[in-house]
Amino acid sequence: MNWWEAAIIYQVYPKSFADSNGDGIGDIQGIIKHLDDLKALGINTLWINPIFKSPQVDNGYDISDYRLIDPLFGTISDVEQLILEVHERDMYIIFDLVLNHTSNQHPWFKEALQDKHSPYRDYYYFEDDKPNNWGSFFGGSVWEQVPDGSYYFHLFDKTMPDLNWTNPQVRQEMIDVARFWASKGVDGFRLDAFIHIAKATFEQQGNPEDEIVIAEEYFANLPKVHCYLNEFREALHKEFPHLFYVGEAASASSAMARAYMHPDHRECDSVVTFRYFNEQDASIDTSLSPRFQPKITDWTEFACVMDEWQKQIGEVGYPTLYWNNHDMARVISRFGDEDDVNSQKALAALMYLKKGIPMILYGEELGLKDWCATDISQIPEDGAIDFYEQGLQCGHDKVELLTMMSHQSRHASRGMIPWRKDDKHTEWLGGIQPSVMPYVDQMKDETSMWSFYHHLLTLKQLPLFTFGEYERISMPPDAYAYTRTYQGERATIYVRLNAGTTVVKYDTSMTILLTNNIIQYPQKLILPQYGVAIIKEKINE
Ligand code: TEU
Ligand code: CA
Repeated sequence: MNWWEAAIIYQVYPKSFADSNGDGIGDIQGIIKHLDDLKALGINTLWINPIFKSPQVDNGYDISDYRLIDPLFGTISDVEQLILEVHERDMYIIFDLVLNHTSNQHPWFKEALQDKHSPYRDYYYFEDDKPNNWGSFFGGSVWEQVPDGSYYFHLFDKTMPDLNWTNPQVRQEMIDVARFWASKGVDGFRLDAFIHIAKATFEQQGNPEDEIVIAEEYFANLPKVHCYLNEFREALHKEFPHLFYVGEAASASSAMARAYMHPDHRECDSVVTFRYFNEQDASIDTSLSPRFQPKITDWTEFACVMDEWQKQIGEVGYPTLYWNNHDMARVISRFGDEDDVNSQKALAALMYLKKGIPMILYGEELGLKDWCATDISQIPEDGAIDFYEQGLQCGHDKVELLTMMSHQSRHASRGMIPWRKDDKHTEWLGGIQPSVMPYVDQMKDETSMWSFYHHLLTLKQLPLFTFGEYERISMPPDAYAYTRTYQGERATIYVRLNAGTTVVKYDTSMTILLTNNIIQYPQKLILPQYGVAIIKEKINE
């Protein structure tokens, strides 16, 4: 068995997790200080978002030196201490490996700009003329002109030039970076935006004069991604056979994801998909762009998509199970009810006992809500200012617009954790972080979100919930239930998300493992909205 088959991952966004030196920015000593709290929660693996030297244009995903730690977060000896202390607690640690691009402050790119004939010129994509109309995920064209008149390619911010993976030197550089950190004890990598490392030929793929489009078909999930990733993986496997690779597969279909995880030429051990969450537009003002307006979830479709991934991926390995990450709004704000903690407890029970690897976002265990901007300058997305000004002209007020836009911003989930009552909040982010009961208090409160997550993750560690066969069972409308079956035991997880009640019958041959927000009678449990019941029974297989 691989260690990561029983992984319960906690995502640490270092800037916002815990500040140990009072500068209002999270750091590595802050993470070390709270390892025991994470262990107590039931976490066994940490995923740390990038902590490497960076101008912080994209909060560390724009790297200027892959082997140096950004002074914001601490020093290399802090990192060595973190790795040691994680392992001393029988936990694992995976780093975020940014394969697709560097910062324009990276020495490779600086050399490439200075000398057209530098060997580093071919570390990136330079073209004499703008060859197509492809759009960047951060707005505008993927092509940025430089003083010598040529253009370089950037899928993300224009300060983040894409690495040219057709160049074997580039592929070797990234293998060496991974080897550097693996030799320091890192147990694996989250492969950032890996689906984009292969691009189609630039010419004949969209006229540069045409309207700019996000051309995913030309720069996402192309066949060469498999070759590059397989080469990368094979180069590390002999020396570091235990490494865990979880790829950010974003838009990839379940069939593509299954191919990335194929046992014969495994590239990823698991993947993170964005396809779990397919939302519909629920704009409050159709005269404004839907981009920064509310969305709604089709829960019937959600249930079917989850089943598809449980089957497609569950057959070849372990899917990841998550509700939120550092790029998405927080679960209680996006899918639950900010005024009812039971809504998030129900969603957590629904998700984390399925087959797969939970990925808990820092602060999720507290029921942290979305951060909220207090000024439009705090919302980083391209097009935000235009939307805000149009919204004011349409009569919407400032607070209403900023609140609505914050929920749709990637900053929504990046607020600071309140460890104690007097903790400062989101110094580096500005805006306000809606308060929740502080960490130390939630750990002592049996009714808190923290305690519910602790009970849920303790169950998750049982073989029944690690290895059990998954099957969703049909229920009356508005109820959701699935079973996990393993070695003569079956657990059934019942959750009710909508108003109304669901009756769950049980008898003395069954064991009630965990409930929340229910009414219990001798032979039946009544689940109101956001009720949870997890029941185990013996079966004859
Ligand atoms: O995000 C990747 C990402 O945004 C793309 O994969 C895109 O959303 C997707 O392909 C659309 O279908 C990662 C990080 O999570 C994010 O924080 C960074 O800003 C980004 O990469 C650049 O490193
Ligand atoms: Ca700090």
